[in-house]
Amino acid sequence: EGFGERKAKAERMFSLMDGFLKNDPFSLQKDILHHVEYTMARSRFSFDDYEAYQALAHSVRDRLIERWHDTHIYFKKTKSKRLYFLSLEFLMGRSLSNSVINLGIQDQYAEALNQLGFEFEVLAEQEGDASLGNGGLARFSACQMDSLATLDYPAWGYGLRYEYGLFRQIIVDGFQHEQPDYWLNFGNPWEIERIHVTYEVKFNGTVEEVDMNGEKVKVWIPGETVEAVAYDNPIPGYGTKNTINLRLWAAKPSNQFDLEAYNTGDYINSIVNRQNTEAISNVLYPDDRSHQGKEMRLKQQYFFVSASLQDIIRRFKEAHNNFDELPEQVALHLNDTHPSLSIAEIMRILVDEEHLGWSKAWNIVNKIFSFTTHTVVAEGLEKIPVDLLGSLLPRHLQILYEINSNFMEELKKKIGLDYNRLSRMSIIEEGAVKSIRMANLSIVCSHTVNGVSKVHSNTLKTKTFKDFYELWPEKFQYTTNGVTQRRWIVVSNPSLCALLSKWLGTEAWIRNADLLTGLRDHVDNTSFRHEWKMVKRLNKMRLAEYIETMSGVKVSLDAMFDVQVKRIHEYKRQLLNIFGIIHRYDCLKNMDKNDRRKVVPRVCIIGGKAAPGYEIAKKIIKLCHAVAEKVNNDADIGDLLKLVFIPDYNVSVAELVIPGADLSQHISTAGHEASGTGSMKFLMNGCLLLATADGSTVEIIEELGSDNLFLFGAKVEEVAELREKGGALKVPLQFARVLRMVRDGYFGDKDYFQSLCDTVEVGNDFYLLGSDFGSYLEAQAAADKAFVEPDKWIKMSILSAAASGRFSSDRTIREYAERTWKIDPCQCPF
Ligand code: B1N
Repeated sequence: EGFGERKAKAERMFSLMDGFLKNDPFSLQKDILHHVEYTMARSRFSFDDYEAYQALAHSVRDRLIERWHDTHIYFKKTKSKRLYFLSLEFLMGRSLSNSVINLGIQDQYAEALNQLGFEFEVLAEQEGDASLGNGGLARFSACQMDSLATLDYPAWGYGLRYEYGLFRQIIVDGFQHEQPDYWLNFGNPWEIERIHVTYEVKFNGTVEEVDMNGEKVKVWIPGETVEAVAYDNPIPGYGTKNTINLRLWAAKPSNQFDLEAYNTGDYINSIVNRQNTEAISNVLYPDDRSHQGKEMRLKQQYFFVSASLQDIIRRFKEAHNNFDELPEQVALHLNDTHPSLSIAEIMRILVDEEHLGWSKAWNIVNKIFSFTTHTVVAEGLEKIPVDLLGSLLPRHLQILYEINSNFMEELKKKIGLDYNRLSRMSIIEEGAVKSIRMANLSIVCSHTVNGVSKVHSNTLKTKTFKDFYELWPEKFQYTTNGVTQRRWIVVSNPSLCALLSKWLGTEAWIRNADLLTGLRDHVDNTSFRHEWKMVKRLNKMRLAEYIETMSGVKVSLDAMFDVQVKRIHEYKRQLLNIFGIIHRYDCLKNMDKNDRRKVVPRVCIIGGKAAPGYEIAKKIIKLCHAVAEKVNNDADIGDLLKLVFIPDYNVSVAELVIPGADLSQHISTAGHEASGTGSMKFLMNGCLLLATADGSTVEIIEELGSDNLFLFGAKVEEVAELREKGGALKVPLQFARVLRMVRDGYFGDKDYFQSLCDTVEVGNDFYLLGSDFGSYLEAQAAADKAFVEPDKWIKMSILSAAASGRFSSDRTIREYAERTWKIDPCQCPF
């Protein structure tokens, strides 16, 4: 078939399709009803909100697919360099509102649905979250995908399609219980199953040396084969036609049967065994930051890496007949060490399958990888026991040894026989359990090592990876994290979005967040401030309603809404927050009635999940409930203090909580939060921060000025010295008193809380709650003081949003694109 014939055929098909889908309300209605009838197979006369949501989602998906196709044809045609963003976690949340907004057809959809008797917002609430990740790292991946699409970068995301996402948190009697998140139960309209895009992924077996044309080569004879199937998730950019792809892999049993087993009559067991292979992509591991070398986790990582690289190499080979141009055409990004087996896998492909020879392959491989680490402390770095790796991936282990021995040789030439340093830098860790250090591997093989904030990067250079920094200072960069204003303002805070566009006189800030600084010009305008206040009030109302339905607690809109939502972790110090609340309660109880009237009423809101095996974190959740029970039911206290725990914190809950916050807490012990991205979302929504100078907060201060937030606590450089003081550390009396109350059973469950109290007892208080408590209370008092001057507070709120532009993931992505990945925008023109 010649080109002319193919073109004619395509044109005829296109005319049969009636061109592209139309976006006027009438056409949208027709499409929705079409999906009700033919996709959902429901009668036009009877379908419920969920079915309406599904039909609506399918009509949106059709529009995404059109753009997705055109974008990919265009990328292919322009032969531009591509970025492959490899991450084991993506927290996408809901897709409907985000897609419709990015497609620019929000109003048309709203009208179409109204005429059908539905409300867009109500149907949007029907959607469940895609929770294929744990927390900050995973949501940051999602924000980066949105920015990559919006800024027209030729990028692909690769990940795993876990059948069970992050567990659902339910609270029974104040205790966290975990329930499976079987999110695909009712189908997922956003994904496109590619049954023909499959690859075989192999495990186990042995390595044999064979003679090939007189040369000895290593051949891996695998034992087990699993099939990876692609599921594509279109990611639309905003204000552009570009729609990129997030390709997630699911495991399916391979078609290669164990013939022997079938023939010996063990038919049933053979089928059962086949089903076990599907387990690889079954479940997301909840992050407990203590990498224990679990076999299934390693299998997941390799499964993901192998399928993605086969796909990437296949696409490259379609357009090239050798690998010389790979570094000019392909950038591979390792999102933390989780996908770092890619390095061994691509060496294996190039050496064993493409027969490039080691040094040629290595010269290519060390030009294509970049690496972002999200970890601060060395103990948090991922390690894989050599025995485990050797049995699952015997050939990869050999390759890793070879990479390491070459590296060690090179290193000896540079630094001499400094054995301590050599052993610290080795990719292989000797010791009781011999292991592969995935971070060392990633640093050795990547051209760039990125930190996620300025302080984080300094810690990497001076502590965590000091030896490597001294060897290769030019590799070490930092690119401060960011969040997408499309999700965190446009989708989640429509009233603020309208207000911003009105006063900035343009919607251009949605693609260029730097324009938000323009808000500074209006901060003295009283009608602007009034409108700003009304928007906040509206969002507080939404949040108050949610709190009442979730927990039965009625809260006053005049109170300060003080929020801490994030994963529960000792270093994030939710316990410091709870101790502060106990102190506040204690003060209120001891005040006479007249003084109480001067107190600023507070609604303290805490939310977040504890890793299932993390006992101390679970006790923090229980303590929060125990304190809430006491405080909320105390008639003396009334509206002056309320404490609510918001269960099952996830992306869609965040969309509701963040816009309604007056104050938010980011209070990790300095030096422990690599970046933190929650603070950026709050900032965008005009929420004031109460924070330590940790992670990205340090840069927020640069942008905002230290008098526009409530800063407290030890600085990064003071922490080590404070820790050394141990038992001699000064702790305020109020802290000791609060601790005593908990220990004495003032909030019940006396025995249960003892071990929690031990973690912050003088001499044992690793995260320095005691020594920071005094300045924490001062910062809280300063917040109270500012809140009673509404004008001042609103100004601070406006200035917060005005300073948030730098923390857009658009800035992050542009920096990565220009400096690290060296990719250019490629906008689909038609
Ligand atoms: O990555 C975020 C940062 O903003 C946070 O400060 C940082 O804590 C977070 C193992 C992790 N670091 N490490 C993880 C996630 C899952 C897992 O299985 C570790 N998450 C972070 C974005 O840079």
